[in-house]
Amino acid sequence: MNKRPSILIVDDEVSNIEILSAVLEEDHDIYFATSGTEALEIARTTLPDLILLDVLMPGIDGYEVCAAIKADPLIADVPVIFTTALGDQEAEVKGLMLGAIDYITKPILPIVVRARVRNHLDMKRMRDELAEMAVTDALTGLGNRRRLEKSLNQETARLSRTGGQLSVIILDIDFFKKFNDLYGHTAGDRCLTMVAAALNRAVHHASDVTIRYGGEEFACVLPEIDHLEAMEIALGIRDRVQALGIPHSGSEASPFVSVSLGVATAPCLPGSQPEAWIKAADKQLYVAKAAGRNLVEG
Ligand code: GH3
Ligand code: MG
Ligand code: MG
Ligand code: MG
Repeated sequence: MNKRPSILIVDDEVSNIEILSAVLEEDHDIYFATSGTEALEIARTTLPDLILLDVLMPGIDGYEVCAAIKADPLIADVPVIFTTALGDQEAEVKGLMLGAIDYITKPILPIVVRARVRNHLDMKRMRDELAEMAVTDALTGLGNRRRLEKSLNQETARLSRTGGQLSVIILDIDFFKKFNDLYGHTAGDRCLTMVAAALNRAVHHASDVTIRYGGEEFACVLPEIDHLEAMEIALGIRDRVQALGIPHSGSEASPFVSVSLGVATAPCLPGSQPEAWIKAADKQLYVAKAAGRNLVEG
């Protein structure tokens, strides 16, 4: 959270990089590149918070680099500031029209560079925070429905290139209305948070996404997980929730809070509809509820 912002400085003249580094290195991690090609490579691997980009360079120039950055979803959000000796307005407009957020002319004035960089990094940080908030559930810290949609769209598109398997688990707390009635809404919220934590502990891959899908419904998106593995993970979630040992005297399924789970697995194919996994998992969840709850079906 408190990590130093990182800046990629791109200039074909090493002396220019040295000048800018000297101005910025005290408060920022600095990466540098001396050509457009190198700049794109480093930007994609380091994902810097800001790019200071020279215009005139042999090979692909700064304008082309900026256009390539803005066309690549991975790095399109990284703010670009042009730093150039080209002082005319046409050059400035061209840079801004390509998606750069600012334009600094050389020779640079250190205090001006520092001030502009600071403001743009502040805005970038706020934008990142808002973007993260927009896909996060406030109570549990899990992803929300928007993140579920995003992740399903991304994974089905990515896996359809290889026909890879995608599994989705949907789970719902059993007799939760009664839990609220018996123990109060605050205890209900605490229960939701504990179930969310248990869910996070039950999944293991960096690419797994855990979601609060609705009030007391959760989902997991498991890329490249086959049906057998997904069933095991679902059983693990069920066991972990039981092991929380949250008393629930109103449950007809268990003395403790329990969940019912539905599992859906299918290979991703061109044209696969992300909603198909949700529908199929939901159907199995319904079967688990009807069969007595505290159960996994898939
Ligand atoms: P079932 O076993 O069939 O799932 O029964 P249920 O009572 O869990 O299902 P139902 O859908 O009837 O009730 C869900 C309850 O979840 C209703 C609502 O009071 C509670 N709920 C939903 N969102 C929240 C929340 O954010 N906090 C709390 N405390 N309760 C919530
Ligand atoms: Mg140059
Ligand atoms: Mg429900
Ligand atoms: Mg329920």
